[in-house]
Amino acid sequence: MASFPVINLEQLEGGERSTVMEALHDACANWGFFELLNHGISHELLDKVERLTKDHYKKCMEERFREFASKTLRDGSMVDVDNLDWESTFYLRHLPTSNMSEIPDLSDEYRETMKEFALRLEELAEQLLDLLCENLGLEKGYLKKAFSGSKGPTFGTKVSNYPPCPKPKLIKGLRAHTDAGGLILLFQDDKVSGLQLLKDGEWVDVPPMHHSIVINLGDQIEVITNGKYKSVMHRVLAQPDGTRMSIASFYNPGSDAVIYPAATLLEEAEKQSEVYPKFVFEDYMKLYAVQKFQAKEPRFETMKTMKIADAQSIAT
Ligand SMILES: O=C(O)CCC(=O)C(=O)O
Ligand SMILES: [Fe+2]
Repeated sequence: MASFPVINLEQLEGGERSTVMEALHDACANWGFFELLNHGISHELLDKVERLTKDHYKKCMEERFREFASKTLRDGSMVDVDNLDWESTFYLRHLPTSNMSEIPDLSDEYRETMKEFALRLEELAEQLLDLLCENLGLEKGYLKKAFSGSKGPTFGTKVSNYPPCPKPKLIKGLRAHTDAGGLILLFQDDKVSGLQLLKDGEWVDVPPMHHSIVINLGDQIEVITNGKYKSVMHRVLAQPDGTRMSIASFYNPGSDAVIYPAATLLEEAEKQSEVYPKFVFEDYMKLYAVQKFQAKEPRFETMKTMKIADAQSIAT
């Protein structure tokens, strides 16, 4: 099997641009995942985000997780492993409006650092969306516009730690799923591994790499590209030793954005009976909220049966 795609974004600037663009296209078409090096976010900022996130976990989250863990494991045989993820998380929203000031327990330094990090990631997401457009023959800005809705895209960060797990064979760090949204940018621990993606029926490790950003594609990219690029199932294994840090940022459509395959990416034969649906993103998310850990195809089928007008009346 070909090895996990690693893309050095710095090479976009030189004579190797077309090779990098091809590697990017191959990663999007065949993996739904790739790892970026020299992505333009400074190592200094990444190191600071990592240090502050790990400090915050120790100070504000670890004890709460310990209580959850001992309660969950008190009666080992009764653990409902199908409904359990061995993770400690909190969410930050950046766009369309920030909720950062409402999140308790964040030091001023951590808040400011995460604000700066989110801005850099937002720029990187938009740069990548335009590279995808270029590879797909879509006009520059097409994907950003498709995500915009009336208030622009939604952008948020899930800050997670996966603590050591005494039953790693039984319990997952995070159960298998595809991501619902657009582009996901992940800053993961460079020592403790665990993230895997499903490729050709086999689970493949996403290797920890110092100062890299892992990118994966969500269900909305699959719909808009008419399946040229696909979202891919992934999961996090729980580990017996070590706490894994993972900071996943989700660049998603705005809640009222109408999502549908780009006309230029439809095959002639499909113009009559499209494979992918047209829907309001918020309605997709309502379905995803209850079906996250199930296959995406039935979600696409359900969205086909929902008329936009119906969908919008639910959405308002
Ligand atoms: O923690 C990770 O590496 C992945 C997290 C993830 O897949 C998610 O939150 O959707
Ligand atoms: Fe995910």
